[in-house]
Amino acid sequence: MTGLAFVAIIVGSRSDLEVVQKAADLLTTLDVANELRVISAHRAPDLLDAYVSDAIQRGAKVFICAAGLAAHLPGVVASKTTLPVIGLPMPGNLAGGLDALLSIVQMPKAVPVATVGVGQAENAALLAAQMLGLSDDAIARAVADHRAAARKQIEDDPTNRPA
Ligand code: RP5
Repeated sequence: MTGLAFVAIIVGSRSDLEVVQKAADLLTTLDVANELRVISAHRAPDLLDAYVSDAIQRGAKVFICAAGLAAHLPGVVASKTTLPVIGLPMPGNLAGGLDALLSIVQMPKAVPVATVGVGQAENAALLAAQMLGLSDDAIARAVADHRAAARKQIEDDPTNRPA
């Protein structure tokens, strides 16, 4: 039974939560339903499989998957669904997270992962909201308002005014 459309956020470890919580918080601010789970693709592959199937059944429309090191979680989830998967590389580790970025972005043909910058949790949330906004006007408006606020913040900065 499919319910309310929501964004399923999965992280590989509790150590990812501090960064990824920002994605969940922004989605909630935009009034986008979301849920967050900690399920490692390497340490709990069967549980990950069961969660992805269950989330899709309940109405997940986009996945945000965050991982560091050999960051296979987004690719593994993408292998199980044709719903869009957004990969969020975790900072730290080798070269500030370059290991995770390359692990996530370098997917083989036929199984893409839409990858955002290292630690860019808010962009992952916005991209997910933009996807849901394709079929939900309220979410599309919330994204547009967020973008307008970012523009206004720069335009209203007195140090940016022409002399
Ligand atoms: C990945 O390995 C996680 O996504 C995390 O970023 C990294 C380290 O995990 P822990 O060893 O801190 O649990 O699976």
